[in-house]
Amino acid sequence: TQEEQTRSDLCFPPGFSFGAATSAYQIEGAVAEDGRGVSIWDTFTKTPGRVLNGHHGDVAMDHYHRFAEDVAIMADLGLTAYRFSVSWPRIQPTGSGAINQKGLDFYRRLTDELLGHGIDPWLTLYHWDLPQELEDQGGWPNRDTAYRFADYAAAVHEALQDRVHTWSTVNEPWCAAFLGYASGEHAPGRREPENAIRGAHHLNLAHGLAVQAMNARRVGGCVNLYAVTPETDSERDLDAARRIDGLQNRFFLDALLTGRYPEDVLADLRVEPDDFIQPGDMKTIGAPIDLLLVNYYSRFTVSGAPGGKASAAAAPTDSASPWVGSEHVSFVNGGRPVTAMGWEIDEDGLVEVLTRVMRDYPPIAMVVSENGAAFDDVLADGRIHDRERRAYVEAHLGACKEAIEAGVPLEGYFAWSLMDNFEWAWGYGKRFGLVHVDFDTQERLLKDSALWYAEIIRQNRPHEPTDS
Ligand code: PNW
Repeated sequence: TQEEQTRSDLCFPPGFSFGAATSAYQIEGAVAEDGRGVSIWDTFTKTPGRVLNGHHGDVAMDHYHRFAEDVAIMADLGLTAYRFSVSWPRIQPTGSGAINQKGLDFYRRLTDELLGHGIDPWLTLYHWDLPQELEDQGGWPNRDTAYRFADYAAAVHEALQDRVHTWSTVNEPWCAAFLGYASGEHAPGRREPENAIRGAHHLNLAHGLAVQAMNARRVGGCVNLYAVTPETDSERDLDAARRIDGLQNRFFLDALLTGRYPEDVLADLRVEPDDFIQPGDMKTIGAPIDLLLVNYYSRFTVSGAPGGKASAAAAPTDSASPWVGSEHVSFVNGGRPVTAMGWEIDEDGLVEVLTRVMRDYPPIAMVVSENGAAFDDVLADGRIHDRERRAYVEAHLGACKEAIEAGVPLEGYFAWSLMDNFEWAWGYGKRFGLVHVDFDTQERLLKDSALWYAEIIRQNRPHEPTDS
C-alpha cells in the first residue's frame, strides 16, 4: 500500500542510530509521585492564560507508569536508540542538596527496560523543567543555577553511567533562554530581554560545567538550528539574516565548539562581554565534547523591513519578541508548505545546517536529535494515515543521507516525537508523535508514519538483507 511503501535508497552506514525522542515533562505525568518536586512548568501551566486551554502535564502520557509498554512499542518499531530527558525535580526536588533515590530509580527501571530490548538509552539532563525553587532564587539569569546544574549532572551521571553511554546536557538553550525569559511563551514566562541574555550565557556555562563535572565517556551539547534566508539581497534583509542566524545558530555553535561568542552578536545584543561573562567562562563552555546534537525543524525567511511578523510562527498565547536586540526583524512567508505549527517544511535546510557546521567549525560528530512535524491527525478505520508526517520524515532522512554523502559525520536520526505529547504553550493541541495517543484512554496506536519508519529501520539492519 501507499503508506507502507518504503524507499530502498534510504540506506545508511552500519551503526547509524535510528531513534525517537521525548522529554520528561511532555510525557511522564506523575508530577507528585515518589518525591518529585515542583518545576517551572508545573507553575507555568497552572497560571491562567499561559498555556492554550489551561492544559498541563499532571498526567501527560502517563509514561511514568506505562514506560514498559512504551519501550515494547519502541522495540516493535526496531528503534536502535531512544532519547529521553531526566526530570531534575525528581532527582533533586528543590534543585540542590540531597538526591531523591526514588527519582533515580525510575530512570534505572527505564534504562534497564531499554537495554533489555537492545535499545541504546540517550540521556538528556535538562529539557526545560527547572526546579521551581531555583527559579525563585532567580532562575537561569542567576549564575548560581549553572553550578547547581553541574552538581545535578554529576549525581545523575554517577548513578546511571553503568547504563547510559551517550549523555547530553541542555536541550535547545536558545528556547530555554529566549522563549522562557524574553518572549515569555515558555516557562517561567518572564519578559526580561537582558535577563534572557544572561540566561543564555548561564545555560551555556551550565553545559560546560556539567561536561567537566561528569567526565562522561561520550557527551554532547544540543542546539536547535535553523536555515536562515534573507527575503531579498537588500542590505537590510542581509543584515536581518545575519542577526537571526547570529542569535539562533552562531551564538551557541561558536560558544560550544570554539569557546567564543560572535562579536557581531554581542554588538547586536549590546552586551559588554565583562557584564556577566567572567574570566574562564568561555574556556569552560568550549570544553571538548564528543558530539553535537542538532534539532532541526524549519527554515526562516527574514526581512529587515519593519511591521511584519515578530517570529516564525504565532505563539498561541500573549507574548513578546524572543529576538533580543533584533526586534525589528520580520519573519516572512518563504512560500513553502507548512505543518500544523505553521512551520515551513524545508529538508534542504537540514542539509544546509549540517554541512555548514562541518564547513565552519572544528571537526565534530553530529546527530539529528530531533526532527518531525505536527499535523492534524484523523482516525479512520482504526488507523491514522498520516501521509504528510511520513513524507516529512522521509524527506528529512533523505537530507541526512545527502549530508552524509557530502562528508558530514552524521551518526544518527531521532524522530520528534516517539508519541503525541504535551506540546508546551500549545498544550495537547498539537500532535508530533509517530505513535498516536488517545488522551482520554491513554491507548497507544502506531500511525502509518511509525510503520513506515519501522520498515526503513528493518531494511537497514545488517543481518537482514533487503529484498530490493
Ligand atoms: C522543540 N520555537 O521545541 C523541543 O525540543 C521539543 O520539546 C518540542 O516539543 C519540539 O521542538 C516541537 O516544538 C521547540 O518556537 C519549541 O522556535 C518552540 C520552538 C522551537 C523548538
